[in-house]
Amino acid sequence: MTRMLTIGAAQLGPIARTESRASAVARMIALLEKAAARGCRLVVFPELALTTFFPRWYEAELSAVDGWYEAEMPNADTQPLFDAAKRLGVGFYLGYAELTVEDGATHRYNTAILVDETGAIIGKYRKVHLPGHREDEPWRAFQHLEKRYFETGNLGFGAFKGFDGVMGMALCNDRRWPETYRVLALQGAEVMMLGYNTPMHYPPVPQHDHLQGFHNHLCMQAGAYQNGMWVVAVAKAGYEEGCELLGQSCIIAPTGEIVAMAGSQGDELITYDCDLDRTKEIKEHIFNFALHREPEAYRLITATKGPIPPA
Ligand code: CDV
Repeated sequence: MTRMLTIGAAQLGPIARTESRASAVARMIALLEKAAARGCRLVVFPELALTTFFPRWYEAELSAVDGWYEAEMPNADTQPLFDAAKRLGVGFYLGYAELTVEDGATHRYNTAILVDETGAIIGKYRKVHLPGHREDEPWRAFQHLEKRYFETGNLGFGAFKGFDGVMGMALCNDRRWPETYRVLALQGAEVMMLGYNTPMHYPPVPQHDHLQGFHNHLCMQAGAYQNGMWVVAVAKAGYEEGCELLGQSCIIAPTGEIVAMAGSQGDELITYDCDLDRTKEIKEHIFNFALHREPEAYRLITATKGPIPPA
């Protein structure tokens, strides 16, 4: 048995501060068209794919950054991407900054949506693990103000039926946390899609800068294998507004093997024929959750946020 889903990982090169959303969308449509020609039914784009990575600049007033967010999805700038999806019969995952008013209050999230082959939104995820800091830290070469500009996602790690499988979404820093994969896998996710913006320089621990590529693949290969899922991870890469961003977008099989990887720091499409039935090689054997998991022994995972050392 095979259940083949050809997936494209559509890496983007840098997006300048002055680049319009219309321009970013045009770049994504070009990749979507290339993906359709290669037989893809699903394409994954990066985190915050419509604009430059704006959390690298401090603003005292939150209203000063509101221009980077989308208050509606689709909107006039992104509608052409939805139209292209429908025309080509290719769905997509898209990361963007979401501004929403709920119960009379304004909320800001780092969000990803899943759009099916008809151009309909079938899933939404708001980033749970927000890295960085809340206040201005001028000692850094650049800021990473996700904790200032976004609230913790309030939708949990959702899995969505689509593309004849079960699809999971996560965003950037989520990939470093094993809980992300496990909570998705416990809902039957067969694919985890993830967009990222990962600076090569990590100001608090610069001695790890040379390990960015290694840590990127290390956590995702482990997550794929330990949860028997495909992982499709897509960078915004290259030198963006003075900050070097990691590339190495990749598609990882449920065995943990990298089966496709981007070779550039620019706009690039990589594809792979992902057989969703290959998830069974892991899920029905070495990591057969129903047979081998011992949730009673894992209670601390949800009972505490920080460690509790022995008395
Ligand atoms: N956008 C991110 O979440 N970036 C983080 C960096 C700041 C460590 C990441 O995990 O790649």
